[in-house]
Amino acid sequence: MSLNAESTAFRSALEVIRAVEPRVADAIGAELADQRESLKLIASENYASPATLLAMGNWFSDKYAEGTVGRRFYAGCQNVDTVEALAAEHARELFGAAHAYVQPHSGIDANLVAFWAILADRVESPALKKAQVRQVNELTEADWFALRRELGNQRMLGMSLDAGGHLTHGFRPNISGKMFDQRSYGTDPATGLVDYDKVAEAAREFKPLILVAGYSAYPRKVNFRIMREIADEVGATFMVDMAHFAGLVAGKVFTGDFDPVPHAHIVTTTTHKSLRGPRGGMVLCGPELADQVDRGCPMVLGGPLPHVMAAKAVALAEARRPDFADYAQRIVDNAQALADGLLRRGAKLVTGGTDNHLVLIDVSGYGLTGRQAEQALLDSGIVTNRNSVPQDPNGAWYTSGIRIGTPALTSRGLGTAEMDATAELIHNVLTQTTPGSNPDGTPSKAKYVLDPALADKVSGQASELLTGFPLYPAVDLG
Ligand code: DSN
Repeated sequence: MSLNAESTAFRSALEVIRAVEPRVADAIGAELADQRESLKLIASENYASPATLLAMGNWFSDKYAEGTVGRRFYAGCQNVDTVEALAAEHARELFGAAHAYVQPHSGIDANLVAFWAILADRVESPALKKAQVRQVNELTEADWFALRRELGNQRMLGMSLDAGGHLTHGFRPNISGKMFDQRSYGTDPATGLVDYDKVAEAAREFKPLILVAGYSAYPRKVNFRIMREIADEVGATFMVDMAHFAGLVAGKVFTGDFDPVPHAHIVTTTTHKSLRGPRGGMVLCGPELADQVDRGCPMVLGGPLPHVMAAKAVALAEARRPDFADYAQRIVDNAQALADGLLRRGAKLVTGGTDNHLVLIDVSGYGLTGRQAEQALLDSGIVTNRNSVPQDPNGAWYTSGIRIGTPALTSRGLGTAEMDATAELIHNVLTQTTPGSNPDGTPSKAKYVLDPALADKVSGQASELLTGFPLYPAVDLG
């Protein structure tokens, strides 16, 4: 492909948009400029390829396609079938899964599809059986009442939020916390690591229908073989949400006991984090759950997004190339270099390091809350997000942690030397930021004091660090 094909494509697209609503074209251009200039360390973000981005901007967006490949509720879905089947095939091959469902619009949706499939498969409910065989009209009011009671009172065991678990694993701010009777397992207070004996103890006592593994802020590998043994012992369905580390599974950095696909009954993911695809979700499973999973739309999801499925097919094809394995390994090498750089400078890290794509800094070591640290870093051109640490005294809003991840900067080409320089910038900002106070003089968990000249200087250093690693180098918007 010639270098200017990408520039031509994006320039032309913006010209067409500008003719209708110039402010949207300007915002799109500004977003690229902002992303080019910032040191993006948000662990869940990445940069999708131009081919992936372009696959989304077209007439597939106009098509309704409820149902699944070859079994649609709408006519004229032959081309949607092509891209959905391609995305599913790439996903099956990439992850070694028997079945892939590529319609979920997000990670939450993927998890809801999985929860539904597990409930439908596992809950002994005569009313549900009738509903499943489409004898819905034969259900009495009493049947519906029983169905709601039986489905709505099941147990889920997942990782606690402050240990790095995800909201959709049964926590109350999410619908899953209203659907399930949830209990969580934490991490060992001394090491910060998952204690599998404690997970087994909790599972034996609680007897969950679903045991969930997966995280959005745990900086270590999870042994999925052991987790499956625990699930089997208590008769639970084992579900893994690999949204954060799907790229590391795809790139064969997480193999054997650390690859969830051979061990879990069902695996969910997003496609836009370390996997570097379009924003969206996906479910992988064996043949036993495939039929229920395929009922995702219209059971759980609104109409599929064919343009995003097209982009998933492109991104998954990219992830099957040999260079993706190299990319995945570099993500982890970079995270470890970043962690080492921070530790050497005196930062306090949850678990003392990382073996995945993310690092969790306990910023109480700098006398700050996560909120203060996040803003001070942002002022300095470093984009991160605040996050709870285990047993966080500041709760989920202010927090005591900063989560940083390397998938995006690794996509840009930065390596371990630049990670050490990044650690220096972060440490420099955090050591020179102090907590601020409220107007009445009481200490504030949000306000902070940072010399604007230092913030500007660090922003300049961050931009300088990025100059050798242009983002979308072939895209010149003119
Ligand atoms: N919002 C994602 C993250 O940042 O981890 C998870 O849903």
